[in-house]
Amino acid sequence: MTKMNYTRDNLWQIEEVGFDSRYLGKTESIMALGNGYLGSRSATEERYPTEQRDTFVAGTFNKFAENEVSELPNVPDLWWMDFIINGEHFSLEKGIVSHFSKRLNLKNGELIREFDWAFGTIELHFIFRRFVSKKRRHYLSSFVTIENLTEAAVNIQIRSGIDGQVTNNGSQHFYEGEKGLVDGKYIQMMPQTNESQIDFVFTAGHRIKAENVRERIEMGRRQIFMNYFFDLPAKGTAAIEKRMSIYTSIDNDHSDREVTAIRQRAITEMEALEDISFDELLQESAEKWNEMWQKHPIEIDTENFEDQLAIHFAKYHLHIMTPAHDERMNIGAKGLSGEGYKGHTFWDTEVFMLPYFNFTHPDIAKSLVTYRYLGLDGAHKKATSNGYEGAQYPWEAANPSDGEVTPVWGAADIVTGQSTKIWSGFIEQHITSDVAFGVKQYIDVTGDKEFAEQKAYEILFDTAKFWGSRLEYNAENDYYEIKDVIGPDEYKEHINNNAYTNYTAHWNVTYALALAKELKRSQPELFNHLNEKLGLDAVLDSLAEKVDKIFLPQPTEEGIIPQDDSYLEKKTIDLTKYKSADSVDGLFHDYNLEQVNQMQITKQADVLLLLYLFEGLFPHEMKLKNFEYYEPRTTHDSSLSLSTHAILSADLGKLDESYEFFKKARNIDMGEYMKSSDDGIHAASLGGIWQMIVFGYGGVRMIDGQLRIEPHLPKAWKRLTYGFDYHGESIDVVVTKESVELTKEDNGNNVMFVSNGETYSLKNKLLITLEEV
Ligand code: IFM
Repeated sequence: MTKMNYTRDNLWQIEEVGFDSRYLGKTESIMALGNGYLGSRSATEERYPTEQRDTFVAGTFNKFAENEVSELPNVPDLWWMDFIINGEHFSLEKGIVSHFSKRLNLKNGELIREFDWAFGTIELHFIFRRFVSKKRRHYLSSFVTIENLTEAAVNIQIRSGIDGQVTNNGSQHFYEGEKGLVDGKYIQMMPQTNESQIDFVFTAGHRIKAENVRERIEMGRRQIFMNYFFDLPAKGTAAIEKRMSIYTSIDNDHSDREVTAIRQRAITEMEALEDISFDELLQESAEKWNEMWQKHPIEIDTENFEDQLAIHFAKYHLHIMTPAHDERMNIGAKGLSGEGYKGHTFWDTEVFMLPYFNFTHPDIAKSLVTYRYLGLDGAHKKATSNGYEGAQYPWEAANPSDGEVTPVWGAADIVTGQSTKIWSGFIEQHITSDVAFGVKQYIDVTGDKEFAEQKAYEILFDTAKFWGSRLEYNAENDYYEIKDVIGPDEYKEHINNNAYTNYTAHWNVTYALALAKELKRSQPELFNHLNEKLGLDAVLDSLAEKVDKIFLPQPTEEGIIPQDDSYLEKKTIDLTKYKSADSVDGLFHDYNLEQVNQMQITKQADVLLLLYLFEGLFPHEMKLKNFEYYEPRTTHDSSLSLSTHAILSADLGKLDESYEFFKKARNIDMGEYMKSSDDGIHAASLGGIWQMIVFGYGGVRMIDGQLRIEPHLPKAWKRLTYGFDYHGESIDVVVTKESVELTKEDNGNNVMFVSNGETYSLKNKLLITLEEV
């Protein structure tokens, strides 16, 4: 029996108690370690057939074969250790396991696994500790203690090394490369990715605390390891410490590109750390973590302690998954915690994760939006190959200039028995306005003028240019429409005039026109420069002719905004069974996508996301009606759905309902369901946890360049403390049911914001009384 165990006494710890090898995936993902440069699932040291051992280095994409898309390769495994005790292979699947605990300290990133293991006459207590350094991005460390609980000595053999036999579900991305022992101390392996030709250097060194240890090196195909043999006396304790590092030829913190030089660099680092203990290395990493935790901490005063734990969990993961060090890289939909979605970046970044960074770590946000600027080449390539102009962003992105990398074939179709075609890479086009929206939010929140002038405006014009060429004229109705798309609701393919797509495209074009007007007036030189680069004059004339004729689906007599041209005519079915299930693929055990396409079944917030992101466009009453119409038809099969519902329902004053969504949303990965996270954590939902708290209940929003703060706490919360950065000012907020108190240093610019129709100017301290909701 295994289960997740969370306690009110430790709001920084997630723990699994009891071992069951059927559910390894859960903690491998939710207890993943990392530092944004690398991320690693917390697979056990010893092996199990049901495990998924993955370690990824951000941005090291490789395309294994011509007919595959590029993906983040699962790099050789460093954590691996086998224990052979009195000739018996140690495994938790045999013998008696007691007091099993696997726990992650979210505060300092240390993973601990401990248990007693009894097998025949053997009785041992094991403690495994490990971390990925936040201070030294290349560095990983593991420390294992074995205590003999019996009166008889046991013979121990430990095999520990570097294993390059791991694959991405069968795709082996590496040429084997050289391997060997250096200075009699460190083992190294130097594989190279077969297509992108990135060189990797893996190094590992061991220290054993035991008497009379004999050692022997061994190599196998793509493997190098050390064997250590010793006797552990009665009641004695032994320990093995493994120090590891990963470097690549695309690292941006050193200029070495040749393997020999990188090898030497890795050895030099190992040697430099010789006199620093495991605990000291952990401590310096913890100090780096602490810097992050001190930035805008969130405190929730509530009996429901899991709410507080959830924001610690979300922030921990948001930081280990984000390659903040390198603007050529972005966040994968599963972070660096699993092979799901191949490490690719989606709109999840702009709509779900970027807001957290915009408001709390603008430097990281800048790197994420710069990635999209570097992606303009890939976006041009995609637009041109589809016969369009401007920048059409790829639905799934890997290296910024790669263009589209969405795979074409997916899961089995239960009716035809064939693979289902994944149309998103061809027709899920709202990503282009999502990127524009994200970039605009970044400049609005940070006030980063330099980025705006040098990069953001270009993206905003180039994406509008794409929409200008994408719009189709409908002569019968004298409007421009967008046909044959997939909206956020991916259960509807090849539909016309998806409301979210049309409205966001309209916003993109409208904003570009307004920007051009403003730049011509205030920064003519900059406008001329962009005009020369993008041929804006011609584009803007054509956009100006089209913009007012872009078809924006209007509410029906009942006030419902049609999700697309045909949605409201489709039949409805009872979704209770699917909405209440633990897993999200139930619908496809009964229907294929073709059939789901014919029903009013929505996978995730679509119209409702539009109402949330562009709230100023729609009156309260209309939002309410649409919420009540669409939510019952939504299965929330995408982890991107619940947070939007939580925020929108909070905006609508449905705080009890909102809090139910909140609880479900915070449990997507953390919850009891032990198969939830097998393919990796749900990155967007973690950004969603922050948004639900700060946007939903803290009431912060950036609307049309205007900061708004209208908090409303759920019943279960007495007080919420949070903070954010805005235009270089750091603001602390304390919300209770009665009031909101805002504080900032009295030495910068005043911060202007609106709250319930009033405009405020925050100089230093401000107390606003809230009406009871
Ligand atoms: O981007 C999402 C999409 O909206 C729903 N399917 C999963 C993708 C990656 O998270």
